[in-house]
Amino acid sequence: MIECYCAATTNSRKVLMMLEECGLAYQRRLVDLAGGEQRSAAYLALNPAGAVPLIIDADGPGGEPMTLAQSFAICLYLAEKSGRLLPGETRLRAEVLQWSAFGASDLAACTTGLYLLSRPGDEQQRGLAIMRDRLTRYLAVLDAQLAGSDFVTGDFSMADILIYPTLLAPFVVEVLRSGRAFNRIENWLKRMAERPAIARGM
Ligand SMILES: N[C@@H](CCC(=O)N[C@@H](CS)C(=O)NCC(=O)O)C(=O)O
Repeated sequence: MIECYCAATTNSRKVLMMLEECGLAYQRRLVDLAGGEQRSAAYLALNPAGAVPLIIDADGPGGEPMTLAQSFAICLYLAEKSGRLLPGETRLRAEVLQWSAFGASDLAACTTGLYLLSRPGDEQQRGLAIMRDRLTRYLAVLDAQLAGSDFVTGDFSMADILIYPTLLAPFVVEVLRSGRAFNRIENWLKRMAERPAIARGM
């Protein structure tokens, strides 16, 4: 059985729709976002980013439980688990992943920004503060993830490549260096910059 921690949000719906389409057995665990449940110690222990969706698959790889956040990663996991909605053929699979990434990154970032900036009373400065706070929170999550390992998921992977260039933008560096120290991220940035292939890709 899969437990799906969710709320009435677009990213939660992606996972719920995926669970339904894949015919996987699951239970909804509604998270009270308005009441701040996502910031409770119990929830942060599951997802340090303090966000939904999240799944706990009691029957994960090797029969061990698997806890997973990020709607894109969850959908990919569910597709692979069920053998549905992600073709095996390389060309088709790459095309499906291309459009999945478009939805998860380009579109979602754009609509999240629009939502945050269009709430009543928000003007530009408040909008900027909201986005900087959010970025600081994400950086704290990444910094904690890098504890005890050289790269994001232990060994160097595409996850490092998907994060690294974003953190080099001057307005991101400004946030990175403006408040608390993100030492692990700073060290990881140096390790990434030292990789010849990464340097060649700049
Ligand atoms: N990139 C993440 C985004 C997760 C996210 O930001 N979830 C929002 C709802 S759509 C949330 O839980 N917000 C609560 C908060 O930030 O306090 C994903 O795709 O799962």
